[in-house]
Amino acid sequence: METTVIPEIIQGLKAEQKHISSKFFYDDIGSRIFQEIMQLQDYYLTDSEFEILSLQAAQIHKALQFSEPFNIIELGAGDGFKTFKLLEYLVSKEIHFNYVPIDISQEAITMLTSKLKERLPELEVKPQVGDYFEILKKMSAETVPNLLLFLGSNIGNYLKKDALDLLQLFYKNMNPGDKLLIGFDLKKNPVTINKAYYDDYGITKRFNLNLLTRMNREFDADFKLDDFDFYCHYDPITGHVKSYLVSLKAQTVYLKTIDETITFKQNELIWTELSKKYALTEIEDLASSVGFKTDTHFLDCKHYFTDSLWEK
Ligand code: AVI
Repeated sequence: METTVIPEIIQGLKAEQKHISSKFFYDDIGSRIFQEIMQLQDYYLTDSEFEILSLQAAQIHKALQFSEPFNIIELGAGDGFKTFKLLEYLVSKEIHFNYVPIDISQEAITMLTSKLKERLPELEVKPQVGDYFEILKKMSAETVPNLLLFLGSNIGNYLKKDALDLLQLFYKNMNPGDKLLIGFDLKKNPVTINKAYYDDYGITKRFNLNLLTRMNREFDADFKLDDFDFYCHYDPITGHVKSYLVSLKAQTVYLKTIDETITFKQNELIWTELSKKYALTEIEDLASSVGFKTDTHFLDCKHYFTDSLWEK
């Protein structure tokens, strides 16, 4: 971890309600575990969005009303699995565009680029590793229209205020007429949502415990993974899935390289993630509070998920 994030982590672990930001899930190992989650049958989010981008690529393209060439800039591209169908459609129609996948994981970007080269050799790919906004700033200085993709319900991992800040930053770095296609997981039967996060195979638990493995490795800490459990629950009123690590006993953990000691009471929680589920009206309110116009909600057939198209 970069030294700049150490105070944030220590502050979180020493807070009254301990917390670690879910952005720390995604080291190379965490990104790999997330790929496993996305293959789980009960993790419906991936299939729902895949269906939208597979079956409605033509409608999405039509709704853009862009002159060519244009850029498709994907923020947090990951393995690009879902986006592939949209890209494939556009390439098959000989539409002239550049695909700019951005991710913080070098490994994810390297894998995605080589896969695209093999499967869609005609596609113009300009991969970028690093900070979204530096790259967005550069892109908005170009004169071609930009479609930003922020898929996979990534926005659901932000608290309301942070989601607004992030969307405002997107807005600021877009030109009038640029568009944002943004994925939201929708409120639905709470049982369906619970199953997606409390998986039977313990993969989501492993995903959370990887935060401790990461601190053991990067801070020479002595977290014992067997002394922690995973808990999560969905509140259908707020739409919040909240995930936690649970200390199974009173214990002390030492983070050697930064010389910090953290004490845990038995059953004390570390809050690790928010995964917010939205109603369509909440999405429209969010768009307009930032200044975007909602163009279209592209829903899957079960109405579990939407990729919503917003315009600046
Ligand atoms: C990346 N993000 C949208 C996932 C989600 O559903 O909140 C991360 C995840 N956490 C547990 N399972 C998947």
